[in-house]
Amino acid sequence: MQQYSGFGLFKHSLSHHENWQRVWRNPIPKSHYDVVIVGGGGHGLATAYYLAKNHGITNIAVVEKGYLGGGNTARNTTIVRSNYLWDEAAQLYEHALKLWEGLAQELNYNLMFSQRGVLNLGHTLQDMRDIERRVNANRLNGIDSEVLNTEQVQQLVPILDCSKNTRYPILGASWQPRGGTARHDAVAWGYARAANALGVDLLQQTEVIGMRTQDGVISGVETNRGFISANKVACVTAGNSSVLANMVGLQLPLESHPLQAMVSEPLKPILDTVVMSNHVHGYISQSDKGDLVIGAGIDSYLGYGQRGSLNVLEHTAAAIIEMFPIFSRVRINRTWGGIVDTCPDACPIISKTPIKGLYFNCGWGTGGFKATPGSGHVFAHTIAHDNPHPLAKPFSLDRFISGQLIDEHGAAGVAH
Ligand code: FAD
Ligand code: PYC
Repeated sequence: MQQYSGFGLFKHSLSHHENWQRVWRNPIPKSHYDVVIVGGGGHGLATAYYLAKNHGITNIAVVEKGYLGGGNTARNTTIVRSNYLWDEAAQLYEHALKLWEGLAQELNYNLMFSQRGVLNLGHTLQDMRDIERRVNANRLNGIDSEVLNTEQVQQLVPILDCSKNTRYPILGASWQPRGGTARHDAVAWGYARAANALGVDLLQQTEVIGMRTQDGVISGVETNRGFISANKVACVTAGNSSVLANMVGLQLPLESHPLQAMVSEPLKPILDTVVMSNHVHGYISQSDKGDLVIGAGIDSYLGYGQRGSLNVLEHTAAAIIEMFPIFSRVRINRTWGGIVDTCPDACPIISKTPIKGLYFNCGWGTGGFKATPGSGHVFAHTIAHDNPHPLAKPFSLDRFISGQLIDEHGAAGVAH
């Protein structure tokens, strides 16, 4: 171990931010790529990585109008789980969860993935019936999922108010032990570094302001840095997806809403699972730094502002204090918002479009972080083969014509 004198320590404390190596290149955009991915969030970066790694397509640009991971990826509350109701959704999210389980090793990047378990509380008989149905469906899909009674919930989370005197007494919960949390920006950085190493160009501060098509075929994107031609363009722009679709005259069945969250001052470790309640309507976990990470439902109006209204935050704080009176005097440090793109059936769109060579991955609404590896994995396959991956097929745009919607509002965890 290197020894420092008092002066050496002082010198290094001042200088250690200098001469850091770039983790990824900052390339000049080429005039042509095989694939341009619009959106440098977790899903876009994961798509680039799997296209390069699994399909040998490396002439790729990820075009990001801000900085990598600066959209919903860095604004979300990082809950990861796969306990969705319908087979199609459960299998997609479970595919993602299995990838999460080996991802830090695969990317050689500490994602702080913590399988601390996720509780979804039930407060009414109907909640408990829904929980039982979903847990049974999960188990048929090989997903770890259990029904807990009040005593078992209390044992897991001693600071939760499980008394009968509350407005909405806790009657039980679903429990997914393999669920948990991860460090959101590390996910973006891990995929970015790995994609860069495989030759992918990551173009930050590059905004797509238009798209060109010729005879129904995509030919490239107009950006604030000039035109970039491409054989294929894949839009992974979350809350801005309708804006991108409008550029080529497509209408997607999406609404964009603000979704807010907040963190408290850091506390000593006190909560070692994730607790969600649809009924009282709030969810909470504790980060490794000690902050309580708290959120609830969307702001009901439409908008593209990355902020929301105070009344939603007040409602959320009240819900958390109702469940955890012990937190009534904890101070909130920060609040923020993202823009979530919600679909009528609370499921994503992973799809080809009527324009040849143009693909969309969007509509993840309030719940796409957990899907990041799985989404990128199946979307890369869809783009490479120009044919949906079997797990992505049910999430094609066709379902809004055929009516084969997959209603996951109950499992979404966050009202929208
Ligand atoms: P983003 O990370 O938003 O990336 C899209 C990127 O596209 C952005 O970086 C944006 O700048 C870029 N872009 C947009 N337009 C253009 C353009 N014209 N040109 C170039 N670039 C463009 N999900 C969970 O599973 N668990 C949770 O606990 C959870 N909590 C959440 C809490 C909050 C407050 C919010 C807002 C969301 C939450 N989500 C959660 C949802 C989750 O964050 C998203 O579904 C997921 O991060 C979407 O990832 P993405 O990569 O598709 O989008
Ligand atoms: O999808 O589990 C979820 C979630 C929790 C908070 C926001 N989304």
